[in-house]
Parts: sequence; structure tokens; C-alpha cells
Amino acid sequence: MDILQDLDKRGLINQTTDLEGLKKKLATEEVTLYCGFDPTGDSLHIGHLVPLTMLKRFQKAGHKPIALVGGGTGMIGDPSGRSSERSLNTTEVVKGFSDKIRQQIVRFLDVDNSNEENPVVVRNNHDWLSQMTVIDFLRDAGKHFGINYMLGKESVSARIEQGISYTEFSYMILQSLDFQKLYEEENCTLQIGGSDQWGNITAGMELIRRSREDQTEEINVYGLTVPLITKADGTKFGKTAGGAIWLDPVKTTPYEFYQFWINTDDRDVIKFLQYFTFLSDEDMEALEWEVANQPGQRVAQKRLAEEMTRSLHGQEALDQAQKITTALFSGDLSSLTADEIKQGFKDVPASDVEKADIGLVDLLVEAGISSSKRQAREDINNGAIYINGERNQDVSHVVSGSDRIEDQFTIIRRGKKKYFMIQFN
Ligand code: 485
Repeated sequence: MDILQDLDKRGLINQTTDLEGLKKKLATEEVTLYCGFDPTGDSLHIGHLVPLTMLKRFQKAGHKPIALVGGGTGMIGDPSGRSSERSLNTTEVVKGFSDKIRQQIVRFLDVDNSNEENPVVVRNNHDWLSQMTVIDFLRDAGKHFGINYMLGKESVSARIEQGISYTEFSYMILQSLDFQKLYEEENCTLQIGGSDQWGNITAGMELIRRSREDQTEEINVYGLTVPLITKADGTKFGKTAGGAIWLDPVKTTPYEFYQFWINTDDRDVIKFLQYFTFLSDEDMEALEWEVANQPGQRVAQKRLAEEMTRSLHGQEALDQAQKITTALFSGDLSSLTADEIKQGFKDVPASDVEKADIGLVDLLVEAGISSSKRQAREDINNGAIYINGERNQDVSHVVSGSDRIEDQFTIIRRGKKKYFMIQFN
């Protein structure tokens, strides 16, 4: 099956310019393609995984992907899909973000360890955009952009009422310069991105054509966008009560990442497996059967969570996430390390307590778990208090070293599932 057919079957194609032409080109040559990522924060998020995975899909199909870090465009700010002007970050901040995002891309796409014939190449548009003078910019690029053409772009027209600075208005020209640069230097003929990037991608194609109008060569450049990920319940993909799901394991721990996928709705899970994984048709059919016939087992969700956590964070992190999941489910925390406790209880209320033996009653009050000493005694007597997963009904119990996991944490549970983390300093 050719790559476009595969992408189409997976629901990964939103729009393409000249589908037939692209199909033919991909079938007959090794195509260099690119996707850009702007350093607007210190981490990519789960939404970036579809385009990143797309680069892998093209690589597996024998094509040459370029991941572009927008060190230059990140200084300006893409208005696409945004209803208001961005605030500018300083040069140092953008540089810091670029480094982090570059690292994430390199890790996910296995750039350094790739022994493929067509390794993924990473470029940074700061390298050329920062070298361009304003006179060159206006003469060589600006001349090819009619104001009406630019005003017609959704990213601009959607902002006319609200207002848009000349800075963000000009963004599409910078992204176009990238496509032109990569076309000229690397024979890159395809740009991919999310559906919000359609205007910028087609602008780049336009620049390449117009700047070469007097040349006789045939110019075949293409654009392809992936759809916006939607969920059956209508809420935004990639957001949880705790915020966005990040690719950085410090911002979103592998356990949280694993849990995010585990919680996928039955109505979405097959679609997400198609979007994000490389499972075979047989595996997919088996999982579809599971969702249809025994959804309660959540076999498809588990497989999705496994595949995603392994591919982003590695096998060890996946093992840990599963170990934490099992421990939290059974309530028995004794097997967890301090690091696993930290991951598993990242979002529970935590209090810092001086490292010294302390009566359980006093600890419950000090940590705000019980409202008073009287309440604390009642909770203990009622059997509502658990220390590291074990019920404790001794009102005279003294919490000491043996109750501290790796001498750092004690997890108190009150009732069925209200957890509290005590950190001893
Ligand atoms: O030459 C380019 C320079 C920068 C960019 C692309 C080509 C980045 C692009 N303008 C952008 O803002 N992309 C978003 C980002 O960086 O977070 C998102 C898109 C999304 C998808 C993803 O990047 O909103 O649709 O393309 C990879």
C-alpha cells in the first residue's frame, strides 16, 4: 500500500494540494519533506505527536523528513489559529525553548541513533532568518506577496477585527522563506502540518513558484495537512483537569502520560490507535473486536497507553508507569520507590513536615487531613486511615522511620481514595 493510501485509511489527511501529483511523486521518488515546530514554550505537547509521527511514517516509507525548529519564527509568533496577539519572548528565552524542543524532537525521532539510510534531519530557521537583512526581506520576499493575497489568508482575516500587528501579519512570509530555502538547499518539495498551517504552507508554495517564474524548470511542490484531533465527548484533545499533556517527562510524568491514554473514551480509542501507532492490520482488527465485545476490559486503551508511553519515554518508564498503576489500584504501596511515589502522587495534596517521630493524630491535623484532634481520633478508630496502603487503627501510633518510604514520604489515605503525601524534610 502506498503511503498516502495508508495515511488516508488512518484518517490522517485533512487537505492536500494536488493529491494525484503528490501520489505519483511519492510512488516514483524519494521525497524530502518538512514540518516546522515553533519554540513557543519549553516543551512540545501531545498535539505535536501526530505530525511527529507523520515524519516517522514518511521515513519508514523511504522518504526524507526534516524537522524544523522555528528558532527564527519563534521570535515573531504565528497568528494561525489564534484569536489574539502573542506576547514576544526574549532572545534568550526563545533560544532556551528551541534547545529543549530540539532535544525532544531528536529523542522522539531517534535522530542520533538512526541507522536508516534516510535519517531525519533537524534544522533551525534561526540560522537563515537571522541572517537576512530587512532590505533583502522586503525586496526578495515581500515583492512576491500581494496585500490582498495576505489579507485573504484565514490567519489574517480572522484577526482583522480584533487587530493584528505588522509583526504577526508578516509571519507567513517567514514560513514561506523556510520552504523556499529547504526547496533550494535540500530539494524539499512537501511541507506538512496541522490544518491551521494550510495558509502558511500554500504561501510557501506560492513564493517558490513566483521567485522562479523566469526559470524553465517545472516546479512541483506540495502541501499536506493533518486533521485537528477531535473527541467524541466534544472536549478538547490533550487537555485534562491538571492541564496540558506535555512530552517533557518532568512536566507530565510517564505515569500521568500513561494514565492519559488509559482514560481514552471507547468511542475514540480506535481512531487514536490509527493516528498514533504503527500496529498491524491484524492487531487493529483484534483491538476493534475488544472494544465492540468487551469494552470493560479496556484492552485497546491499555495497548494504546503502552505503545505511546514506550515510544515516547522508553520501556523502563512504561514498566514503572504500569507498576504504579497496579499499586494504586490495589492500594498496596509497599513496592513503590520514592521516585514512583512522586510520579503517582504528583497531584495529591502534599505537606512538608519536619523529619522527626510524630504522633499519627498530630500528623493528621498538621497535614490538614483531619480537621481536629478529636476528628483525627475518630477517623483512626473508624478504620478510615491508611498509612502507605495499610489500615492503621492505633490512636497512639507514632509515625517514624519505618513509615517513611526511602526515608522521604508517607502516603496517608483517608477513606476510599483521598490521598495525601507527607514529605519529610
Ligand atoms: O517553516 C516553518 C516555520 C515554523 C513552523 C512551521 C514551518 C511552525 C508553525 N508556524 C506553527 O506555529 N506550528 C505549531 C507549533 O509550532 O506549535 C503547530 C501547529 C500544528 C502542527 C504542529 O505545529 O499549530 O498544526 O503543524 C507541528
